[in-house]
Amino acid sequence: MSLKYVTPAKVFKRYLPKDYVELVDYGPFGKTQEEAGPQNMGQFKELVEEHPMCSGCWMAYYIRLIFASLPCPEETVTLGTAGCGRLAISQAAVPFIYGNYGDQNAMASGLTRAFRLRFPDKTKDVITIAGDGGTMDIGFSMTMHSWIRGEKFTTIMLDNEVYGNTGGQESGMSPKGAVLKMAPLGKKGEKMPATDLAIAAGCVYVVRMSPTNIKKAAQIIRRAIFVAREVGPTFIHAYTSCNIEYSIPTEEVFADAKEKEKGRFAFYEYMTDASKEVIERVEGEEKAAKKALKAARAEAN
Ligand SMILES: Cc1ncc(C[n+]2csc(CCOP(=O)(O)OP(=O)(O)O)c2C)c(N)n1
Ligand code: SF4
Ligand SMILES: [Mg+2]
Repeated sequence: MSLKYVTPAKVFKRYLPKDYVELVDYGPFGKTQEEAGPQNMGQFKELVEEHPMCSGCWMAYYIRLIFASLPCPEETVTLGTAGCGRLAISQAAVPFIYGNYGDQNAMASGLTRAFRLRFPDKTKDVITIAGDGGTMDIGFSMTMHSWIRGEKFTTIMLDNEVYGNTGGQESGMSPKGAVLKMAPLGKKGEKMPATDLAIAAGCVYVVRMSPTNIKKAAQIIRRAIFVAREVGPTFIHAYTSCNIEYSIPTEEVFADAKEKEKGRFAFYEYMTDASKEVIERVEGEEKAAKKALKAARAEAN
């Protein structure tokens, strides 16, 4: 919740678990994206170090990406619910709140408001990260009402188009006709129009994507967080396939994600004028800071 909490007193360092000390020394806390961001994963200690999700799971990859893209991990809280994703989200070195099924956006509403009252001079980022079942089915009313109320936090939906964690039931986000282990006759209804619903409910920044491009996916995560700080609710609808329930061979997971990009997960970005202003300002400042750092380094050499 703050760099002070994360950093141990010097004398205690040698008694702490090595993993923790490494996270403090080589993790992304207090660092820029250039120092410890998605572009240089593998060269710093990631916030999500280990998790029990299936090997080759695209959702697990995207969760790593979310945590590597956070603008300020030491001032971030995530909230989630039952589903595959929470198995990794709850392992991250960022506070995580796990409530009753589907209530993540209701809890996040209260938390965001409490933070603003308790820490009026600080920026705290609140992010809900949940599956399609948790966000659009069982948690639907709480998702919608948080958006309609204009709550200032980010909602990320990990859409694998199925209830993955419970063995393959259809969800509102499964495409029409999808044949799943527990929907053997094929889904009868249409896939829910999540991004349209988000816009109708008042989200001020909405993206649908298949996160195949690391740089772009990271930029979208950061945009959604920056806009939520100042303007209103933001929503990312990301394709995060389930290679188990959709029988996607592990070596074809990326190709499948690329394929989906041409269809129902074609990139779509919506923003209000106020959101656009925030994005242009923040990205302009980041660009200027990067340029200044480069110039300072060149002068020092
Ligand atoms: C109140 C309640 N009902 C049902 C469940 C069982 N349950 C656990 S995960 C899950 C579905 C998860 O689907 P989704 O949100 O799409 O996440 P995924 O596992 O696909 O990532 C269900 C129904 C539960 N934990 N709590
Ligand atoms: S069941 Fe599917 S979504 Fe869940 S961890 Fe395995 S591959 Fe990922
Ligand atoms: Mg799901």
